[in-house]
Amino acid sequence: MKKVWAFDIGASNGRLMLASFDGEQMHLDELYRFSNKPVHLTDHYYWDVLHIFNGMKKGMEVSLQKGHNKVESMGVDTWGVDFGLLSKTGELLANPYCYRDPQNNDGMEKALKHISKEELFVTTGIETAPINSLFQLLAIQERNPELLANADTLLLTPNLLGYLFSGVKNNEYTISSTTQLIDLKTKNWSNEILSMFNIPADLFAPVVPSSSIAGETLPEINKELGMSPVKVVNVAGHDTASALAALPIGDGFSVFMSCGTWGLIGVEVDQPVATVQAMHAGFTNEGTLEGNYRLLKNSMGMWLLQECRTIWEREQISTDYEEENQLFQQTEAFGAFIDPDDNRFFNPDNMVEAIKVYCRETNQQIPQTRGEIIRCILESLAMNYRLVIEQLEQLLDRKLKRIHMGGGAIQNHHFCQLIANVTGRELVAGPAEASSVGNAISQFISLDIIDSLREARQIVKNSFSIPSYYPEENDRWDEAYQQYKTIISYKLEEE
Ligand code: LRH
Repeated sequence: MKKVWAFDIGASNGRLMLASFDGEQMHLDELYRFSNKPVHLTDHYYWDVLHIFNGMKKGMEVSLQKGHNKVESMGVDTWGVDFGLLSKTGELLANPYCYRDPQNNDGMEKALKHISKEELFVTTGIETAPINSLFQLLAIQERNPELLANADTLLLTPNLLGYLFSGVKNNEYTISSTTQLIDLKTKNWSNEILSMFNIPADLFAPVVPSSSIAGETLPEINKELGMSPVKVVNVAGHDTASALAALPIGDGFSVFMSCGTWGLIGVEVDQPVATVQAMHAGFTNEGTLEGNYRLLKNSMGMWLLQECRTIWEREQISTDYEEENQLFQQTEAFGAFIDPDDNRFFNPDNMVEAIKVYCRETNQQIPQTRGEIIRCILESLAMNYRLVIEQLEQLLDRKLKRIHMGGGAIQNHHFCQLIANVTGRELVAGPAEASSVGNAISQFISLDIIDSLREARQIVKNSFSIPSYYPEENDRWDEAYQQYKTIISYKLEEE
């Protein structure tokens, strides 16, 4: 039995999973979970890296206490685009900014004075969005130039966390691809873009392939935790890339979805699709574990509901999941729809209010109860996913018959059924914790325990429960979808 530690750190919590492989089947055990939320301080949003580091070490301690001490390796996957800056002596210079920091909008504005969205898209394959590392760097250049002047090395979040354990500085390919600083052709840092914005090229630790070995745990860590050295693997560091690796996709007619805080929808392609149509429809080309491309759209996911829960908690209203499911079932369908990707939902002070205002402005019935808000969010998300799948079909000129979905949202069975109904497609849900499974696959490949991604996906099929949801009541949902498109017609016209 071979065991690895898969750290999947998300924008609401971090988890340590123990993945075991006996040569035929893989098992996943959650060993430890800790909260991880952006910290709001004055005008900024930051990540508390030391809190994450401590959470990871605590997880390792729990593993060792439980007797899981013969572990081959560890790997870290996280959300995209964010990074930490190190000094010459290798110390973290500041808490990394979170992609929801409003200063990034200014960074994007500054960039677009020098380069067009088209040129950026053709060079990098990446959608122009304020969260991108490129725009974050430009915002720092403007507001906090001392930070950049003192910075010796930039590490993206999964590699920053890996570095704290191994002392090795590198940036894995899939996470680097989210920055909008990687040249689509060379798959390396784009000198053209870096020099255009006076960003020193030697700031960036080298890009290394997924499933390569960075090094091993530092003697100080081994001593502190009382463990033998463990290899540190550059797993597919972007959580979406890891999730995709775990989905048992068997043909070119499937679309993948990773739904947690975000809802990422796309297909795996050998060649990037960096056309003007793809750009106008808001698609992006990020990297896969095998070094190919994920043509996908970054859409909203459970963030909308997570933020409503924050408000309800503040008002001392229950946020019990079971109760939410009941409310969802008891509430009538098609009350009101929102465009989940509308900018106003990116980081509002009060998500419940923001939803109500949207409905008022679009002349719809305003959702009042918790059940109505939950229905409005989940139905709108599903409607938006259908729209994205149809756009993908147009871009690829291919019918996409099936959805493979991973991410926390698959635990919500009503939501899975809703997506199957709205999209009129089979939805294959799982494995649960897809990012952790993909993270472990990347480690087993690097250790030569599993030969290829194809083999790994077969192992996933044989190891985990992966139920299918089939569409029901098609006509009713089709009609509602037309209604949804009328409400968001102002946006469709823009695209
Ligand atoms: C989802 C995700 C997504 C984006 C965002 C910043 O967790 O990785 O793909 O990159 O976070």
